[in-house]
Amino acid sequence: MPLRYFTAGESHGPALIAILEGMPAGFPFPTEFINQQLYRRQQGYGGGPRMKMERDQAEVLSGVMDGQTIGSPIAMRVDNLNHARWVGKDIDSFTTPRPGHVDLTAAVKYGYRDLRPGLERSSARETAARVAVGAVCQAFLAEFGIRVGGYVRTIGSVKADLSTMSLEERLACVDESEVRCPNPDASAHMINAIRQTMQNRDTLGGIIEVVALGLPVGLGSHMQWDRRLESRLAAAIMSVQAMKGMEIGDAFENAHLPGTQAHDGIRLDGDQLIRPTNRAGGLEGGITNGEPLIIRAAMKPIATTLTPQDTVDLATGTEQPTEYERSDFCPVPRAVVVLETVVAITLADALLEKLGGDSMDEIRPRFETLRKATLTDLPMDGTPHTFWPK
Ligand code: EPS
Repeated sequence: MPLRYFTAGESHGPALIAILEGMPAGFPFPTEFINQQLYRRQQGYGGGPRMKMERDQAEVLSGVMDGQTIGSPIAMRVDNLNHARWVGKDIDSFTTPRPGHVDLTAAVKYGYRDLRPGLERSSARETAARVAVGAVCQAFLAEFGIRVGGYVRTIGSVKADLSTMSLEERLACVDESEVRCPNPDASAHMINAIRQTMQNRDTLGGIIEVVALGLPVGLGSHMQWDRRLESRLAAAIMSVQAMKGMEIGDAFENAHLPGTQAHDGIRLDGDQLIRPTNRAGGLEGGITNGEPLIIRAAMKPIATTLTPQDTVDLATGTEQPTEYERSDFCPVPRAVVVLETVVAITLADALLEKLGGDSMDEIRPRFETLRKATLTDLPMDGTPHTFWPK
């Protein structure tokens, strides 16, 4: 896969670092857009006090000259302002693992004497570095008219009815809502549900939908398991902290239906092969089919609850209630930006794989020559043929 990225950094360490490799040369570097996306990631009702302390900004350390990418690895740094309050600080040991958190599994696996090293790296703070990478990929995709966006569908038991809104309408108003839900009524109910949850000293999860518009036909492949775009998107979504499930299109609903009701009929509109419905969510056989990509992801309610839960103090060997660590109450609205990020990275990778090339000058004309889903663009003439000819 042509695009690779890494992140490094702990939640309360000096900084987060991201390295993105594989971006072509000659692409206008979107510094302002990266910082806008970092800002968006910090907004959303249900966040914790940490978000008021940080002012995330990306400092670009390599890969860019004169405002353009030069094809070399792009390194970015996002400082943790909160680090100043933690450096050199004596802190109590933390030995009561939270159910559902990495605390216990990381401590067993790495042999830590305290739970903090595990939570420092597993923290969703890491997603700031990923959002910087994703913003570069989103700007790259935008060069080809491809747009990735997301919004909240449910928070706790509150579901938004979005059936009367087109995908474009949903994306256009998402940031007007404090919970990133395009339906204002549902938004108000979601805010109430989060407020109630905070009063109950608890946390809430939800379902986020991410869509990509303007995709060409032919990204991904059925030829090998790890080239299927479904599998690459699933890995990307499930790599985000607290994501526990995902579907493409109407996957879970389709599982209850007979085949004649679950698929999208293929029709002709002039020369163009079209699908009046999109239950497949834009992918067939691991390959984009030209319809909007639609992904839903299930985020668990985060594990850090003000109300104590059952655990064991690993230092004393006694059953104890959990101790509270500062945290978010409902990070679902903020996670929208993170999911947009990982989907954009996966699609930028798939587009670069399809087109090849090291510079935008090479890549742009190749995009124009991509095969279209039209009868004239397909070399089928109905000639009989022999299978496995000797
Ligand atoms: C998080 C706990 C909180 C969140 C954090 C994720 O941080 P802290 O422990 O410093 O209060 O705010 O998210 C971020 C810092 C961020 O930038 O997203 C956790 O336990 O995962």
